[in-house]
Amino acid sequence: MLHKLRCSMNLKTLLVCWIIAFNASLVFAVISANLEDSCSECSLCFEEPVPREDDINFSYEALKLPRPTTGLLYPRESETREVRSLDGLWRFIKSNSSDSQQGLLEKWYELGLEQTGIPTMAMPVPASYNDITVHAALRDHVGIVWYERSFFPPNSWEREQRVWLRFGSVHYKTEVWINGHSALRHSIGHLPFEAEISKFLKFGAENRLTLMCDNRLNDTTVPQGTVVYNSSESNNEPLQTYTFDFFNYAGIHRSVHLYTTPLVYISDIALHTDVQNKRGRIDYKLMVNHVDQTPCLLRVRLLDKSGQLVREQENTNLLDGTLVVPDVNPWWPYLMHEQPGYLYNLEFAIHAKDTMRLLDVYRMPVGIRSVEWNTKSLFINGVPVYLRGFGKHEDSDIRGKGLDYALLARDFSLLKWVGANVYRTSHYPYSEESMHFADEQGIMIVDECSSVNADIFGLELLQNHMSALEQLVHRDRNHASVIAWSIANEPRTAKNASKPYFDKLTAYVRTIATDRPLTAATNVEWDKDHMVQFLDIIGFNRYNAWYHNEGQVDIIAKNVYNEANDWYNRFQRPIIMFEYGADTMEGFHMLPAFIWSEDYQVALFTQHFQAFDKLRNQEWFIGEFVWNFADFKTAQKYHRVGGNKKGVFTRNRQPKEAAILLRRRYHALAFKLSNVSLPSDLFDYIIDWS
Ligand code: GCB
Repeated sequence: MLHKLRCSMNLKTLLVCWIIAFNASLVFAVISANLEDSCSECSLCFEEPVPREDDINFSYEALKLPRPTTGLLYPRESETREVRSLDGLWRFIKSNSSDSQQGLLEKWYELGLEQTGIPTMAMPVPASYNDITVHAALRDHVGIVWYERSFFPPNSWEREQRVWLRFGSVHYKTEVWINGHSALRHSIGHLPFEAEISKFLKFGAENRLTLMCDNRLNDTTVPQGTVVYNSSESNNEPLQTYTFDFFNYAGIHRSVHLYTTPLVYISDIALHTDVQNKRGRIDYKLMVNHVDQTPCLLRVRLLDKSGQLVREQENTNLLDGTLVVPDVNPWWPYLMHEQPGYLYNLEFAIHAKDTMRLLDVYRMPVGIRSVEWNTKSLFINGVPVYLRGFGKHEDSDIRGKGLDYALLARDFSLLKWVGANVYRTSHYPYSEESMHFADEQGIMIVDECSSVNADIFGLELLQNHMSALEQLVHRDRNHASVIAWSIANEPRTAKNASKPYFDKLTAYVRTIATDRPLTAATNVEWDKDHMVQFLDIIGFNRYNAWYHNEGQVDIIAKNVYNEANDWYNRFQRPIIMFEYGADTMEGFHMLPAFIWSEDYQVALFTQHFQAFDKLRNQEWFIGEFVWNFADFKTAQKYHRVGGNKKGVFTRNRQPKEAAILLRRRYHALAFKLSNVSLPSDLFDYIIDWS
């Protein structure tokens, strides 16, 4: 974003320079600066791309594909499994940024944090640590922090059990020790990771869990960032810079669980569902960890919402199969059916074949639906869908990106109030708990990985990007709400180097994710982009009358209409507008509408609606996503007042005026497209027209 702003400022500077100075050398300098920082928001930038060192193609021959993720089923209790939460207050130390190795060198994981001589503080888990205190040093910390807590595994967990430690997510890089033994390492935020820790445990005694977390982003992390060391701007403290437009919150962001499984246990489940002519189908594939290849009998039961048995199946030694559900109650999106988000309960039980002893049971909710697409449309259960929703963020006061059930419940309540049927998990995977909510409420998800503004394309980045997608697909493949995978947001795909990069990336993702379309959000122009040719659905982000032509809302309808047509005409794929919007200070009004006012956000939205309606007449325009659902925090920038204010809701989840307008449109679309009745309070009483 800053990129765009800089660009438009440079263009203005350029014109001023022409007029005032006629100084050829100065003009040349400004042009060079523009090209160096080329962006999609102005055509001038792209007239003559200047080759850059990092833009030169290089070989991906040494590419190593990610090792497939295994396990990580969401922790659920059953007659064979126990789950215990480790959420709460943990001991915490921020390490010295200029000596981030200190804790490792002094082996704090063996010592215990209280013995380091450094005062610890109580840190809530889950939460980002940044905004918990009043100290800028913690908010802006670059480098390592340490967390620690004790826990007490009962004696009953010692025999015939495995004990697992599972983190919902820690941002960015983590190492975990149990009683001083290294137990787990993981990189990339917003994704779960786990390990069996039985061998490190003292049962019936106190155990110590230590975690080190490093928030530094560089050229090979997903997303990319740069750490500037010895920066005079920051008193020689390291400074993290990044181009993406949200705060680089860090810490233990999601819940931490201890859970048990039997020795022979169900380690993984993959589902694929389909609906054809009222018949539902669930294809399942199980992985069972057989220590001694114990022959198993698998019992599968499908129960409906009221607990009635719908289907039952027994498999001997076979761990995959199909359940056919005649007269299925399919999973439908919100406002497409009177019973959206219908979930069955699927139960897998394995028994020892000789004794029939129950070995393990795992139950999970499942929505049965089909997702199909062609070069024009996206279909759920054979019906074309029109997506109306938002780009969101996981973001709130104090907690940052920490999981918060109250916030989650409020967000889903607002999504339904406003009549949205979809959101994009911009710009990283959201919590597993939010995915369960979406399944239950019938809110569709465009599931995005954590690649934002990828700029310096290289082998290591590609490997990490593949891994980010592999882990995401593995985590979310069983959710009915997930209708597409978004592989990136606004990568710099005008660069030549992006072509082989996205060619390789999409080819790989297609080997692990076959039953949903691939998409991404681009802000590059249709004739400069090297990525979308590899996608099934094209999404573009464009800030007409905001980052360019500020104040000129009357250019919007034409520009949006033309751009969508340009994309379609060139690629013949379904088209979505993934981002449009305007920063808006709540309570600030100005007539005639002026930028940053609530009136301007309303004016900008209605202009977009006109373009969308014209585009909807062409089958291939399949969705409109406002940027953003709610205001959110960003890095400190002079154009960000406490953060990005493009929310339709405030950061505190209260509506701005545009929310009322959007609600009318989204419900009216549901009425028009799915014949759903309008909420009674959609229009306020003004007069008796009769
Ligand atoms: C974009 C980005 C999003 C920003 C938004 C903005 O194009 O995808 O992350 O927040 O623009 O408001 O600048």
